[in-house]
Amino acid sequence: MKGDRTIKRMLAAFGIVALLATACGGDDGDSSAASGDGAGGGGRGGSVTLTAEDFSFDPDTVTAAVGDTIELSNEGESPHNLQAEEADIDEDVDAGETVSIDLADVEPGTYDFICSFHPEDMTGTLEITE
Ligand SMILES: [Cu+2]
Repeated sequence: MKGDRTIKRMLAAFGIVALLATACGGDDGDSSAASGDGAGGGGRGGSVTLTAEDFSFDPDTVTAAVGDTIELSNEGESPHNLQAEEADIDEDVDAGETVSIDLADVEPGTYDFICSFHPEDMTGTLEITE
């Protein structure tokens, strides 16, 4: 009887190992879920105002959500720019102009940005929330 019980225990253990192996098999990191949410989602699309001056950003920390736009106004007399390489943003704005920067394709996260014309003086942080 004792030997019989050992065999049952071994069979049970083998079954668990087999289950684990099966569970791991199909877990291949399919990451297509994040792409392709197009227009018509609703509830998004706010705008945030950012001013470029000679020679600083106001405010220098900008918080916005994915799908929002940044309205970047240049109130200085020099051309400025907002460049956040990690977020794939690079937008020029001439003196007296305003440009809209679309955040629909930016991943949530925190990004440093600069004015590429005045990178020593004009820096800021962009916080993108979901
Ligand atoms: Cu500048």
